[in-house]
Amino acid sequence: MSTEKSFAKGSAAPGPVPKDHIRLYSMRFCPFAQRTRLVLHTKGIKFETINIHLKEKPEWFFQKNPLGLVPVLETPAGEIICESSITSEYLDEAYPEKKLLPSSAYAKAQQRMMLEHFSKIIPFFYRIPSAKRNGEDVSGMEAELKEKLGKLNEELVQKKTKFFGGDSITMIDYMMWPHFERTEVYGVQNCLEHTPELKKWMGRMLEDPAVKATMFSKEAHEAFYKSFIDGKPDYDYGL
Ligand SMILES: N[C@@H](CCC(=O)N[C@@H](CS)C(=O)NCC(=O)O)C(=O)O
Repeated sequence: MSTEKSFAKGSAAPGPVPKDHIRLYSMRFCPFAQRTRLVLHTKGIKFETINIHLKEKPEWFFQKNPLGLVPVLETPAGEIICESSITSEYLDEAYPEKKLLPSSAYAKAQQRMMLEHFSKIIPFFYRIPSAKRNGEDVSGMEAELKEKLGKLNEELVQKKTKFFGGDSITMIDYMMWPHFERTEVYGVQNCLEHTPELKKWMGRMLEDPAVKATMFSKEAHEAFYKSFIDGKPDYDYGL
């Protein structure tokens, strides 16, 4: 696809997926779709992107995912895979070069447990700014987030490794990164003040080519986030 502009209600459905490619239905600023994009980039998989206007979704998109969520993958055989962690694991298995998940059953289970724990942190990134906008007291939520991030920091301290799965980047790092890329935009960076190892991890992640290829500048994130909060998300911001 030659355009990154989002497909909205009324747009024609894209044709079949090209033979040697995989297709990603995405939204440029979605942190969950970024997980899949990170895996696609780091593994050097040939893919095309169809961005979806999530406020006015094309009718045909519900045939791909009845829940109407991105990311979604579609193969040339018409196979559909939804949910960011499932799409990422699928890619790791279907394209076994440069494996991101460890091979041992226990190490794999550890990564899945970490991801499960991390999924309990994600809601704080949305609830805190939303409560702030409503003029509510967020000190309790911030204290909880600090405690949870402190545990992640402790995990790195205990492991003495550069990344969460060892001294090189593995799947769990890519699953967590997109929300950390946005901590400033969410206005929760104060919750990272007591997490020096986590901050060093963030610094290392910023050096990764796949992170560099998929990330947006703080300005772009802020502009999109503002449009999102104003109820008119600018999915094509910067195009
Ligand atoms: N659990 C899903 C969450 C994906 C998700 O929330 N995507 C958002 C965009 S960031 C979405 O598609 N929203 C559309 C909607 O809620 O209608 C995953 O991990 O893939």
